[in-house]
Amino acid sequence: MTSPYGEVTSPSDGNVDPIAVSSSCHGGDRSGFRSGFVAVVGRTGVGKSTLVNAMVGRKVSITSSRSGTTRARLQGVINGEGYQVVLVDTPGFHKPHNLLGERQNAAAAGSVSSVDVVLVVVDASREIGPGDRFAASTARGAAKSFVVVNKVDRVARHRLLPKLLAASRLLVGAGDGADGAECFPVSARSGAGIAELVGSLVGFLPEGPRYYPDGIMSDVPEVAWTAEIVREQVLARVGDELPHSVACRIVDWDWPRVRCEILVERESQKPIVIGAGGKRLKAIGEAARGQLAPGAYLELVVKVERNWQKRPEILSRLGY
Ligand SMILES: Nc1nc2c(ncn2[C@@H]2O[C@H](COP(=O)(O)OP(=O)(O)OP(=O)(O)O)[C@@H](O)[C@H]2O)c(=O)[nH]1
Ligand SMILES: [Mg+2]
Repeated sequence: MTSPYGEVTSPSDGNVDPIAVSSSCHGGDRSGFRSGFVAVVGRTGVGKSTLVNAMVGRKVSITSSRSGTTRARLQGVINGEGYQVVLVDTPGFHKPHNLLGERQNAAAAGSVSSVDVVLVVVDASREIGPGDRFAASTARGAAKSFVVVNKVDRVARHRLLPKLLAASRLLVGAGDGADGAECFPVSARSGAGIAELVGSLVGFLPEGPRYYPDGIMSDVPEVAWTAEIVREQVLARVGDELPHSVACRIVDWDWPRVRCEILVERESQKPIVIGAGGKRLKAIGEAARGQLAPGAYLELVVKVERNWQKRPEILSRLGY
């Protein structure tokens, strides 16, 4: 299958856990090429996906100001001279209110065990809280972990130093190599500090193979990516109460004709997505189409799927 980034040949093909693959592949290769897997964890909204996009240099994960935007793990690939870093973006840690939330937390927690490095991301513009401490605690078993203090563009310089000190303490005692944790101030939005972060990461990766061929920057298949782009545009246009209730799935793919269902949980939510005279739905479609391959004909349908967040079979079909 093709994605916006080319032919998708994910190491996850064949039902092999892509993260489990990482540790087993390191053994034999001693070519001098460095590679490895880096999990990006943190509480919801700290900017993990924006950071992954900035590091990859391309949008591979949708972002929004709403909490709980990333719902499933995905991989983004950084290719450089003599190295390849596979970033694992994860759902943000939060107090779960339903099965979807439980699965999101489990996906994030499960991502740290067999990667080479864990990045614990915190938001410089907010106080470090229990969610950050929980995220840091999941990194305890990791081979190596760093704290990334994101959104430094939102903090005055003189306030940054105490933030960095507090953040660096998050990983103290967290296990191998985590004492006096290295702390990276970055702005995923402006790009400040991103090159330094990538450069440091590469130094901690073992020698290993190229997991993804050149030109592949994500493991998200084109169909799933299209549904994600539509969901991103819905999130950007609905009020605070709705984002958690919305899911998107492609039900017909006959390129360039693509039919996407926008699921909501209750009948009363349909008009919110559709908007007066269908205006909001039209805007969602236009903005989504602008990010797809040229010529796409995107048909959007809003449908009620009652309590889908609590139904295991629907969650699994949605890839959550
Ligand atoms: N000012 C500023 N905003 C940022 C920065 N990084 C991310 N944001 C904003 O923070 C919000 C959340 O960003 P995401 O990347 O979706 O956050 P996330 O941690 O992936 O969130 P979840 O997937 O819900 O866990 C968005 O509105 C981003 O534009 C940054 O460096 N500076
Ligand atoms: Mg995210």
